[in-house]
Amino acid sequence: MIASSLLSALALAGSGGLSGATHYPVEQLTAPAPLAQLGIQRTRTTVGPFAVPAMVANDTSDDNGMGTFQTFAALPCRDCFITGFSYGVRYVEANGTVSADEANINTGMYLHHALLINLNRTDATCPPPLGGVQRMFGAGNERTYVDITNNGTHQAGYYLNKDDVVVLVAEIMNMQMGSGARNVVVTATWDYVAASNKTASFASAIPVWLDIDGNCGSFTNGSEVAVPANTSVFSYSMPVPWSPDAAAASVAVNTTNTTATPKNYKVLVAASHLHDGALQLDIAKNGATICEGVATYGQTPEYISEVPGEDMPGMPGMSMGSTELTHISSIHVCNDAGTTSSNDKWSVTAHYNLTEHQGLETVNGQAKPIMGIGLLFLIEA
Ligand SMILES: *[C@@H]1O[C@H](CO)[C@@H](O)[C@H](O)[C@H]1NC(C)=O
Ligand SMILES: *[C@@H]1O[C@H](CO)[C@@H](O)[C@H](O)[C@H]1NC(C)=O
Ligand SMILES: *[C@@H]1O[C@H](CO)[C@@H](O)[C@H](O)[C@H]1NC(C)=O
Ligand SMILES: *[C@@H]1O[C@H](CO)[C@@H](O)[C@H](O)[C@H]1NC(C)=O
Ligand SMILES: *[C@@H]1O[C@H](CO)[C@@H](O)[C@H](O)[C@H]1NC(C)=O
Ligand SMILES: *[C@@H]1O[C@H](CO)[C@@H](O)[C@H](O)[C@H]1NC(C)=O
Ligand SMILES: *[C@@H]1O[C@H](CO)[C@@H](O)[C@H](O)[C@H]1NC(C)=O
Ligand SMILES: *[C@@H]1O[C@H](CO)[C@@H](O)[C@H](O)[C@H]1NC(C)=O
Ligand SMILES: *[C@@H]1O[C@H](CO)[C@@H](O)[C@H](O)[C@H]1NC(C)=O
Ligand SMILES: *[C@@H]1O[C@H](CO)[C@@H](O)[C@H](O)[C@H]1NC(C)=O
Ligand SMILES: [Cu+2]
Repeated sequence: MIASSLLSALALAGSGGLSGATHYPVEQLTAPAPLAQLGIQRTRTTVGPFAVPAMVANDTSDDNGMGTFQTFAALPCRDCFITGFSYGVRYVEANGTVSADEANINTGMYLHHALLINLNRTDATCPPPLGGVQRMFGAGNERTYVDITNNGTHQAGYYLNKDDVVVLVAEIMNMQMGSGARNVVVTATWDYVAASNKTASFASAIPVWLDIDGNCGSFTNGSEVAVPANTSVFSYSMPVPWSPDAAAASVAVNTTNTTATPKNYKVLVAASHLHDGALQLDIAKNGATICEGVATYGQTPEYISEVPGEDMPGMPGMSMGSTELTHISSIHVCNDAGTTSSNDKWSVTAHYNLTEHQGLETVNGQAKPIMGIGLLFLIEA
């Protein structure tokens, strides 16, 4: 909800007043061989520090412990194709150094989501004025890695212009109660190739945001949907399906061109974002599921938190012992998800079972709102 007002402010007023967080030195990493053969490099950028407030015992709101941060994104390159994205979160130690390990739910830090917004493009699914800026990439605590090239088998990426202004909006939640704010940084790992350095021509990929909260849900309601009362098993679909005929317009940097002709596209990637409690996101074309974004829980210790036990009856302070709670640690990404053209209708349906997997709750045990987002990258076929 906080993020939605930031997004609509960006859409309507631009980046004026945006503060620039520190951009730490860029780290050069090694791209896997199939990517390096295409001239693709891998770097990690780091921005922050961001002070994430502690949870407060008497705050029953959804946003208890939440810090929302917006800043100019640290970009890996200009006039280049970004072919892979992922996010991380790390702690800033008391001496100012950035932790070597990820900050994750086992130590009380939860990446609600991080979004990249390109102020110089138009969104494929949400029309202007709100969609006068483009949702370029997003992920949550699952920290999905999206590789538009599918391990070097496609020469395609998100084209970043010399002058594009890209904003990072991050919502990070501190799950620790009353311990004071904790400083973190947001890292991004990028695969990219300079337009001048590529060994062959790269196609420009269009991000397409499909959301159970509707085409403009990110801007109007933070993509959040309330859990239905007294129901632990439920599914939500996008209210109105989306057709790619509008997407042709978003290829151009100047998207006032509404006469663009319908085109055919390849769906290079279909990624998903869900909240704890979810089973999967179905991404469907004309009613047929094209990609099942199945959520997997607790694959590594970073994704398992300890929940303190209840007090023993009649013995306040004597706990029954803590239990382990697993959280979404990955969501299946579909590469090469077929083709699409102007008359197709795309939709997403999020399936939740809060009995099978506990969702996020407020301090008084109310279910927090959930999300169901599909992110496609298309190229013209
Ligand atoms: C071009 O690629 C090579 C290796 O792949 C790299 O060392 C060099 O810095 C790149 N140049 C630019 C302008 O990105
Ligand atoms: C929680 O309690 C503190 C201290 O009494 C008070 O200042 C604060 O406003 C309360 N916060 C909420 C969200 O009720
Ligand atoms: C900073 O603090 C961390 C955590 O205590 C420690 O691991 C690291 O070595 C320290 N770095 C420096 C440069 O002092
Ligand atoms: C990109 O958007 C920013 C902010 O709205 C604007 O100042 C800048 O002129 C734009 N650049 C181009 C090339 O349109
Ligand atoms: C990418 O391709 C290389 C070489 O074909 C292979 O060794 C590697 O396992 C592949 N990686 C993934 C993630 O599929
Ligand atoms: C926005 O999300 C909240 C849950 O956070 C929900 O209660 C509300 O109905 C939603 N509003 C709209 C307009 O979708
Ligand atoms: C949900 O359950 C509570 C308690 O059992 C009840 O008071 C409430 O009316 C129910 N709400 C709905 C929408 O059924
Ligand atoms: C975008 O196109 C419109 C209409 O053709 C034109 O007036 C405007 O100057 C263009 N803007 C940019 C930034 O190219
Ligand atoms: C608008 O798009 C169409 C089809 O892509 C193209 O033929 C036309 O030249 C574009 N018009 C402008 C003003 O860019
Ligand atoms: C929800 O999960 C519970 C626990 O795993 C299971 O018993 C139940 O059958 C599931 N409900 C549905 C409708 O799948
Ligand atoms: Cu989310």
